[in-house]
Amino acid sequence: MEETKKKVMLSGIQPSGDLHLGNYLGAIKNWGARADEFDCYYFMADMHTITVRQVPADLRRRTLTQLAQYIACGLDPEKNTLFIQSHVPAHAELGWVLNCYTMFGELSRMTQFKDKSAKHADNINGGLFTYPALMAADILLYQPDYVPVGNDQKQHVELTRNVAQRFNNIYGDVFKIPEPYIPKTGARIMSLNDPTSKMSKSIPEGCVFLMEKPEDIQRKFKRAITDSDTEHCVRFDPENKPGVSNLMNIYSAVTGKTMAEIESEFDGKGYGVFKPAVGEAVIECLRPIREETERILKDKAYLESIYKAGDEKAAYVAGKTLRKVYKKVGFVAR
Ligand code: ATP
Ligand code: LTN
Repeated sequence: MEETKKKVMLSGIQPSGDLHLGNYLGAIKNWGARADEFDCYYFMADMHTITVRQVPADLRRRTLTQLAQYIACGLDPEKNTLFIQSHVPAHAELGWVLNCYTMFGELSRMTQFKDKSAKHADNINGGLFTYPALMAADILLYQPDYVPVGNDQKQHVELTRNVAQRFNNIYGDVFKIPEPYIPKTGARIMSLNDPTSKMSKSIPEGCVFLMEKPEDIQRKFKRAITDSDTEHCVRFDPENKPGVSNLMNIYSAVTGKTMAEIESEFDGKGYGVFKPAVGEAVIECLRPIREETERILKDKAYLESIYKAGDEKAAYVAGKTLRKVYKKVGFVAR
């Protein structure tokens, strides 16, 4: 009983590629830290990934790898509910209902839809367009207070709030209105070879993956784009020095140092000292995550026991909300 009184946190990531430093600093790092204070639900958003064609065997492997990585990043399965989205049918069921309360115009304005439909012009399917209604269902089923995500997902959480509000205005207080929970440092990690676009698995040269070898990580940092200005000093100025500022943001997020501390640490030292130092700090931050992931992945039975327990708990909570919604909209009770 006591558990239901805690505030609730929920988030998910699509297992559409290997997890990277942006996913970790923008989202996952923020999740584990709050497990004692909040009732936490984190899932593999596998249903969302098929809005873009996937190789089935790869999707299966990445879904389990992602679960191992969640645990290796500090999400204790005893304290967090870790589950697979497609194992909880309530997501698809509420997703359909919410599709009918989400407007065409709203969906057309989603940046992620515009980006992905430009990238996959040969497969602009209905799922890609209505994806935010499924994401709203993912969230609202668990009545969370907070949804910890990187900055790029803020628009989807805002749409979720609007849909929930619209539904509540018609039927009474069915859904809690969630807040996005966005970290101060790390909310938007930019690509190492193009500081004007976000770090993303689709630009692998500018992206540091959690499972990457230390020497490859260091190579990427040494080649990171700094800036073309002439002062060559480590100073936080996102507008005029986006490359250096991005590296400072990363360094700050992995070491906990403030921008002022970083500026004085590298005062009088050039980028030739700064860049490898950031690389080294990232390598040390990721090393235990990589080693722990490799260890957990060897034990398939353990992973299965985790997601089965998580699926069951998630289905119980989600089922309660779904039943309420079905009743409100006028479906005959099963
Ligand atoms: P893609 O590489 O296709 O853009 P992605 O890596 O962004 O995908 P998502 O599943 O969309 O992966 O994101 C998972 C979580 O990581 C989300 O909460 C998102 O906000 C966060 N995130 C992703 N990229 C970054 C980034 N560069 N900086 C900060 N947070 C990020
Ligand atoms: N849309 C998110 C993944 C996602 C999600 C969610 C995040 C799907 N459902 C619910 C938070 C809550 C993405 O593409 N990063």
